[in-house]
Amino acid sequence: QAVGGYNVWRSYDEPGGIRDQLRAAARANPQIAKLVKIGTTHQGREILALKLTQGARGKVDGSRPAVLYSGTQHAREWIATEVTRRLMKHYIDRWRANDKAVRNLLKTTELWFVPVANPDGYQYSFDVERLWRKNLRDNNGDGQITGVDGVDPNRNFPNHWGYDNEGSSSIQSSQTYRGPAPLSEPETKAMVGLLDRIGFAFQINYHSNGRWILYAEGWQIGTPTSDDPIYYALSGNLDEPAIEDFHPGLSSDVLYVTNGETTDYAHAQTGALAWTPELSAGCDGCGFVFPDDEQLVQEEFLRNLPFAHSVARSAVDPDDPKTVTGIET
Ligand code: 0X9
Ligand code: ZN
Repeated sequence: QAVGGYNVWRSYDEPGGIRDQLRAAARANPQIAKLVKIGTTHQGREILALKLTQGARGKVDGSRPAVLYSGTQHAREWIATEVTRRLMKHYIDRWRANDKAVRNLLKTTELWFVPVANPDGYQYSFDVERLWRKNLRDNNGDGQITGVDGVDPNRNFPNHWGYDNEGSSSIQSSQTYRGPAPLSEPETKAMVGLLDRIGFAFQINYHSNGRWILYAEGWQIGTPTSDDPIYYALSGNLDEPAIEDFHPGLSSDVLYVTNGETTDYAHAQTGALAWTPELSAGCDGCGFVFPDDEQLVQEEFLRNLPFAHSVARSAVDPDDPKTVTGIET
């Protein structure tokens, strides 16, 4: 019996849950998969990354052009974990089925997956509060988690942390509380450690919801970077977005300003081209509660596969974006 009795959704801790699935995927695929613990949360959970590349265990991490797919910095955005996990499974299954294109891709490229960037919050959203967003820092130190607790992991990165006090909050109970200091949180340290160590060509940091393809940087409006043309080439435009029915654009301009966010750090500090896709809600008015419906979840994954795959194919030569979004066979 799954926690919460869900059909699709699996928590982090339960038997057969996301942590077990990551371990099992690595164990069953020693030729291409390596599991890396990148950090430990406030409550002691492992933050896990899985690397896929040919000869994964013998090869130094980061020795090939690399792409990072991450999900669920925000606890309640379960569809982000499912899309990341299914993407990981897709490449493993295709490799096992001897798919030539995927075999070749994994000979030249490292694909990294962090399906749950905020395991404490994710687990809490199954066990206690479905709409929990932040991590589980005990802000007031009373030994309990209540509404005043938690830091927004996507506001705690050192890049422009707290800048102008616009787009994050210094108030502990706020949903966008930026934490007591830049990099104060284990989840942020884990991600920064990985980003710095590998030096990714690209990061796709899945969130929900709203059908956006947001790209860096997001700390101030009207400030496209010199990478804007390649972002544009890979993200598509309103008529032909790289993800069907999504709206591409500079994150600060088309959505809102934030500071201390992951993709700004990845771009400004490590040179990665970094996106925040805001996945679909799953139905009108579903918001953060994507329906527990296998068909809808699989559709959302398939909608996102072409963009994820074109980014993977472009990693060997990021200046030559594979703007054709169809899947190579
Ligand atoms: O606010 C966020 O962290 C993301 N949206 S969410 O609803 N999933 O919380 C969007 C961040 C994208 N970056 C900017 N708009 N600058
Ligand atoms: Zn989010």
